[in-house]
Amino acid sequence: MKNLQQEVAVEAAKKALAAGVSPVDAIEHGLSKGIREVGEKFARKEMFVVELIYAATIMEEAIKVLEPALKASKEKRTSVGMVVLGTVSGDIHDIGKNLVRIMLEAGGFEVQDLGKDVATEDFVGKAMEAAASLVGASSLMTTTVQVQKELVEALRAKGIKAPMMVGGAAVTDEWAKEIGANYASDANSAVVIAKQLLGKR
Ligand code: B1M
Repeated sequence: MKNLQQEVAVEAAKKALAAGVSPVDAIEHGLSKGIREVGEKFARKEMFVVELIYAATIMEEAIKVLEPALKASKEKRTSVGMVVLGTVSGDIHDIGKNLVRIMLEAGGFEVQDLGKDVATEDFVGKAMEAAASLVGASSLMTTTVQVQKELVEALRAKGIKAPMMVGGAAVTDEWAKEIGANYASDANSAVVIAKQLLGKR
């Protein structure tokens, strides 16, 4: 595990902030690049699950350094909408979803984050209870994207008309269109698309 060094990642995050690098760029062009490389090595069987877990821990620690700057990077406004957000059932990946939450909150949304491995009925129940203006579902695996389709169907079956936004490594624009949802490729565009969907600037 000699290339997985938490202190180095945390130090690099601090240095990036001190050098005036935007926290979004530090994540998208720094930390995310690193963790995706780990994912590729894992897929090629050059790394084990334990290393994947350790890499995720390192990424989370480095994000903690950047989080205050991320939140401060957008001015606070009155709520532009209520988003019910989570990672779909069967999927425990939540680093990207957490970034989406941070950016949505920074963009003025109220977010009910249901966490990861969220049962479809919990998404539906919370969307009704909170009168969600938007439902957001993340999925990182080809084995769990199908759950996003089930979720859209379950929401519509209950008469919930709130638009649905989907994202995550296993999701494509084509898939989103096929299931009647809207695709966002990263946390920044998630905010732009959420605002477009709600008719906000
Ligand atoms: Co896993 N994992 N993992 N993993 N993991 C992937 C997804 C994988 C592609 C790696 C690989 O093999 N190359 C592969 C899935 C293959 C497939 O599709 N079938 C995989 C696998 C197989 C697994 C396990 C099954 C491994 C095992 O146990 N044998 C297991 C799954 C368990 C389960 O979920 N039931 C597993 C476990 C884990 C860890 C727990 C170790 C850890 C997650 C820790 C955590 O999230 N707390 C982990 C990690 C870290 C990864 C990779 C390496 C990195 C994911 C990540 O955090 N990326 C990943 C490889 C990859 O993605 N290429 C991989 C950084 C993050 C900032 O990006 O999540 O894409 P991302 O989010 C982006 C955008 O996608 C977008 O905005 C974010 C910010 O820009 N976005 C949205 C995300 N959600 C959005 C929602 C929106 C809008 C935009 O609207 C609602």
